[in-house]
Amino acid sequence: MTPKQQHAFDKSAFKASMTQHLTQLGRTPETAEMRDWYLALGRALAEHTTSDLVATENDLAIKQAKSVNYLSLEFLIGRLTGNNLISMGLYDEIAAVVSEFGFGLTDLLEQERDPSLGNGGLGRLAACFMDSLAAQQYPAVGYGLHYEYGLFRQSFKDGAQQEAPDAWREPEGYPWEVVRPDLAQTVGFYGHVAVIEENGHTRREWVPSLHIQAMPWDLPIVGYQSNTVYPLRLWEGRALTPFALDAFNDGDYTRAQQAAIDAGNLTKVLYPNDNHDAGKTLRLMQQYFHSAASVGDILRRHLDAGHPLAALPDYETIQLNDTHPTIAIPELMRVLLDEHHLSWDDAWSISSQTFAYTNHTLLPEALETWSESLMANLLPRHMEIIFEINHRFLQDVAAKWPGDVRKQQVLSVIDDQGERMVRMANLCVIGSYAVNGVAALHSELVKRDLFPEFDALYPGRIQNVTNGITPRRWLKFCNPDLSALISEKIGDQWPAHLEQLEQIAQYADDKAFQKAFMAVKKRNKQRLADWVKTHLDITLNTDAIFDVQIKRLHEYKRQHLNLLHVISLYHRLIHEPNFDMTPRVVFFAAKAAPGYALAKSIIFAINKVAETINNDPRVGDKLKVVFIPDYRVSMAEIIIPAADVSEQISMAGKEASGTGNMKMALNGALTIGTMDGANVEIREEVGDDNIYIFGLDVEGVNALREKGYHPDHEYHQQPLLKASLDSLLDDTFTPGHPGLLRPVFDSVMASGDPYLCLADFADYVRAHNQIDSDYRDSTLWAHKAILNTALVGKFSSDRSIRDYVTNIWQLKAVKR
Ligand code: KOT
Repeated sequence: MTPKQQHAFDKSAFKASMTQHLTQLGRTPETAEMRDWYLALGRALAEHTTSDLVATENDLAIKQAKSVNYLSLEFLIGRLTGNNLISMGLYDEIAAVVSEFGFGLTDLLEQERDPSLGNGGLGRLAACFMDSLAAQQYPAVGYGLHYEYGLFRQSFKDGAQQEAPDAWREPEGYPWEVVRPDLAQTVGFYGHVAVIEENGHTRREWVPSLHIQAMPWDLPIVGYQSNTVYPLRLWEGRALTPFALDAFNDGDYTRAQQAAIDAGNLTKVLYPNDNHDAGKTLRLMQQYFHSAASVGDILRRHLDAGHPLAALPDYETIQLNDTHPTIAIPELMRVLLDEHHLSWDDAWSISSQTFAYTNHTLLPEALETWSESLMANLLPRHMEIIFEINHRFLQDVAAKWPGDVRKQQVLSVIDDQGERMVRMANLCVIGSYAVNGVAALHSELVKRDLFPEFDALYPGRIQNVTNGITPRRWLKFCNPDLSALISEKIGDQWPAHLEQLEQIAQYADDKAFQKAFMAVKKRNKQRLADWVKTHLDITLNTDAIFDVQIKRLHEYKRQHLNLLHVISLYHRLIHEPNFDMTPRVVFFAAKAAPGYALAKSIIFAINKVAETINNDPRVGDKLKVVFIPDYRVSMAEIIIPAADVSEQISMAGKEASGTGNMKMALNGALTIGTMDGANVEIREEVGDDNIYIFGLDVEGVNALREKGYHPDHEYHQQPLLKASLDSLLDDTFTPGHPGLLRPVFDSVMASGDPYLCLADFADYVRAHNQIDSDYRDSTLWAHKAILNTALVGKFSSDRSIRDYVTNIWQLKAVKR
């Protein structure tokens, strides 16, 4: 038992508890299957976390302290059991228990399905932030949605992506969650605004025609080596029976009935779009449902603790994870105005000191707007409040820039060029006391390109907080061998103080340490190779460079640039008799939004290229291409420790931060990347010699656009590029079926190559050639890899959280 362990661990009591849970599942140790044992283990452990959760919730010191409420439509938490065992300090103890029952703990942990309640980086960031809040004991509640189905499961049929529903909960439920019926909320939709005359005053009040119950499910966020457990509170939509139709007219009635049927569908499924706004009504309903239930719960907690409403900003801050929960702003205003009868000025003063907003993207197609008519229909009172916010705001704008109509137009919450649309980002900036981007470069671009007028109007409001990742999951848990090696050298405090990793820099040239470090890498590569052999029947050479691009499929992330490089290597292997290359395995893992046709074409192309290359005897084991299906957190935990090269190749200015870049560098991979997102800061930390930067930077991109970009010029001037592209048109990769990969060719030729793949191709190849030659010098490579692990301590999400705490939230840790 470690000295830091919080609970005295009683092994025989725990074994009895597991057996008891088996009984509740209708099993005995003799009849139980692996899945039952996993459920019994999870439930036995959850007894402890639930009691700590309730104790933390009732802790008077916490009630008297300020809390952050992290509002996010996505929490991509990944499996909880292994991670919670680490936080509880019980990993070894439970491994012993489980082995006495005749199992290996890792096998049992494999039974857990990933809760994939997010799309990618934005949802995973929310999960890392909850982990770091609990680890550092900054009072926090996470608010999300209890989707019945998480992100779709991906498989390939003849190389094409197939989607299947992700039923992440067992029929018996998820062992870590606990339903909290006493904390249920009711959320209204549709209806009208009543004007009420009361002792000489008129006031306005929303009369919804549909009500849906919001049932909270709490997941425990266990503080690392502490008994602090915060809730991740996920709201589930349930139809209220009988339907609470307080008031309706004929038109509303039928609509409300239909909507009541939809109620059961409200939290059915996560929208599978990353960096894209599809604008569907059900999505706005999810957003409002999430916001209203969360705001209701925050106010309940605040008032139950005995605090006055006016003191809300002293006790609660609400962080909006992108614009998805923006409607919480008018919702809080509505509650303060219509239910608590505050004046506009008092309500606005409270609200605008409570909210803060994180921007995660500059992509225009991801910036949320909602049709005014849709919103007025679904949320009539909120629409009125938004108009009033905007009206008062535009008066401030007119005072600052008298007569400047353009400023009014760009700053207004309402876009009235065409169908009138509500701009959620503008509402966020106006209604928040702080706005932040997620990496230094990104935050500069938010100020310079996205919100220059807001930055002038509210100097200092727009700040930077560089993203981070939790070192508990992304090093200690996923890479136990490297963790042990590090602890041998610098002690075991680094998972809570990642900057201490810097101390291993002194071993970067130590031969014995290099050997041990690269031996760990090799074992992790073997573990991945074994997975690939078992699941995909591809044999890999672990001496090859493991070159990894794992992230959502998006044109701006340029998986197709990587593909062109792969094709160029293949071309050279076949056509250049003297071409020699360091053996390489190129890994891809990525899901494409089901409605994103080009992204699916790129996946198809990668699969077809992989099939051809992997089965061409002329290639041997010089080059292999592996597309790992169904990318998810638990898969990332296997791939990341095995990466030699981390592909971070987005067009400069497009990737707000990236966090996979941080995970792979921490695990000793070298980045090949553009000057984009957090790559810029990774380079600052590890130094130019330990990263492969290539391509146009933001200024270069802008200059090229200015001057006029012609991808066909690149095509005609670069023979290797031309040959690689041409092979997409013939039947090299689709024998007997030429033309199947044309959509990818067209995307960079006929469609004008919007993300400048061809412009960056030559420099990308140059950087890869450098990698090829550096990797052959194993001492040099080990030196660089060790320095990556040593020098990325800045990217702990503990540091990100401390930045938020100091510069934005103003919280104090409450030690329990
Ligand atoms: C936007 C709309 C819907 C769903 C997701 C998004 C989204 C995701 N916007 N930005 N992101 C990513 O957020 C990560 C965490 O900050 C960043 O590291 C990454 O660069 C963004 O693309």
